[in-house]
Amino acid sequence: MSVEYPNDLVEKVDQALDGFLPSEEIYPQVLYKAMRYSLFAGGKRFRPVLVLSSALTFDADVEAPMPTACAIEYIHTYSLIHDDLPPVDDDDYRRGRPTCHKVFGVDIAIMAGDALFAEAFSLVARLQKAGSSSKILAVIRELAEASGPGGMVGGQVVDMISTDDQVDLETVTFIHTHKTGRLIKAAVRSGAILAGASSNELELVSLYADHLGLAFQITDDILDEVGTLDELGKAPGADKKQHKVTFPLVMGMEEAKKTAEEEIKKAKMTLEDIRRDTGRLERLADFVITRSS
Ligand code: GRG
Repeated sequence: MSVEYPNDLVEKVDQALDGFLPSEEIYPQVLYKAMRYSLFAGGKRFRPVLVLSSALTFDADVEAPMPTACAIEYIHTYSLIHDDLPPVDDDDYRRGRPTCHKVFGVDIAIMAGDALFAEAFSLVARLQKAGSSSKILAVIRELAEASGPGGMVGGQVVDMISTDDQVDLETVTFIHTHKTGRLIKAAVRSGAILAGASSNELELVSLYADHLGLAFQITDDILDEVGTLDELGKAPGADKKQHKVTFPLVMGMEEAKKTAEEEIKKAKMTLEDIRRDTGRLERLADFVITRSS
């Protein structure tokens, strides 16, 4: 089954990113070049698409949450640049091109990641106009908590200190929900917060995002085993080579696929309780387990 992906939203995000990101003519040019290189290397823009789709579900205008949508893509791109570095995953390819450190060197790649992370918060604080200041503050908190020790970085650290000969479901679930799931949840929640979703709606959409984020990373594990360099834009088989803790390793490939499907079923069931047109979020859930990249 192939599921239609909202390429209209991807196009809008790409245009906005180009407008928001400082030009590579600015001094020091090498820094801005490295930031742009990684941001415009391709990528599905899944997290910004989630921000916009969530906001549209709660009746916002598509442009209203755009600075927040782009800020999340900055944070995601920073995490990819740092994740690819030699002391971490030591990857040569990402998004179909040589990784940032391969082109600009490790020192500049570290700085480009740091700069994107800081720029993300500056972007929201300066340009996120739609939404009251308390909602914008809630979004800033959302992004910070999702990125920090209680989110992405915490999950990444457990990933780094866990070994594949001592894996259990609890640990791998912690890694996936924190390393990947938390930022996906922040994307869904931020769109809903800015659009003025009620607290009950916010709770339901957060639950949807929990299931979606876990299914997204389980699918990432599966694709790492079955995908090709062309499809993935990076070398397949990296998880096994780096002794990573994954769902297929803990429960086998078939059970991992089943678990991802069950998570998507649960995500979609949660949407049934929201009295809005949740079609966009439903299609994104289907996309997560049918994607090949
Ligand atoms: C240890 C210095 C140091 C940094 C670590 C926090 C961090 C940096 C990394 C977090 C781990 C990480 C990269 C999580 C994301 C995992 C993931 C599923 C990436 C792929 O996302 P896609 O498929 O990629 O959305 P595209 O390229 O389409 O955007």
